[in-house]
Amino acid sequence: MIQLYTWGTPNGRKISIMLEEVALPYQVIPIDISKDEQFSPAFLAINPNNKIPAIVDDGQALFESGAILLYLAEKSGKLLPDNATDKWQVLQWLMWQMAGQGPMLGQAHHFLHFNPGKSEYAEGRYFQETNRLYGVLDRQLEQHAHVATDELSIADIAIWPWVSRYQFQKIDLHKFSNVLEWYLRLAKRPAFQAGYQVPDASQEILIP
Ligand SMILES: N[C@@H](CCC(=O)N[C@@H](CS)C(=O)NCC(=O)O)C(=O)O
Repeated sequence: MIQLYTWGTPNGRKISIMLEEVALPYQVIPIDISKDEQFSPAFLAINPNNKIPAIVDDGQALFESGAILLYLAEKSGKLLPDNATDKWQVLQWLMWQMAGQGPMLGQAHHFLHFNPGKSEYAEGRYFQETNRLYGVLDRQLEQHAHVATDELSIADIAIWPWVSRYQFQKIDLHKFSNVLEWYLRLAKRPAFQAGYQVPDASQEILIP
C-alpha cells in the first residue's frame, strides 16, 4: 500500500485528493511541520529536501508534489490524457502550478497572512503577482470546464488546493468568476472533500 507523508497544506492536499480521486488505497503518516518533524532523520531518508508531501510505494520513495501526481496518474491510468495534444496541455498547466502559482502564492501566504507589516514592498509584490496569476487562471477557465482541457486532470488537482487558501492571499474570488465557479464545482466532489481532511479534519473547505 502507498504510504503518504503529509500535513494539512496545499501541497499535501494535492496528493490526498489525487489518491481519493483515483481510488488507490493509502496509509497516512502525518509529518507535523509546525513541530519541525520534516527535519527528522527518518523523514530525510525519504525526502532529502525536508518538505511534505512524499510517498513510498513498494519500497520506492518519491518527493515533489508534481512528480508524485505524475507517478499516480501513470500508476492508475487516470487524470492524464493519452493523446499528445491534451497531455501537453495538462503538463503545461502542471508546470505553471509548480513553477509559478505555488511558489508565488506561498510567498503571499508568508508576507500577507503570516507576517503582515514586515515588508510593505514584499506584500505589494506578491499580492500583485497573485492577482496576475488569478487573472491568467480566470481567462483559461473561461474557455474550458477544467484548467487544461474540459476534463478533470492532475492540473486541476495541483491548482485547486492553493485556490482554497484564497483568504491567506487576500483574494476576493468573486472578482474571478470563472475561477469561483470551477472552485465551487470541484469543492463538491467527494474525493476533494475526503482528500481535504487529510491528515485530519481540523480545517474545512472555505466557501466564499
Ligand atoms: N515543491 C515542493 C514544495 C513542498 C513544500 O513547500 N511543502 C511545505 C508545505 S506546503 C513544507 O513542507 N514546508 C516545511 C518547510 O519548509 O520546512 C512540492 O511541490 O512538493
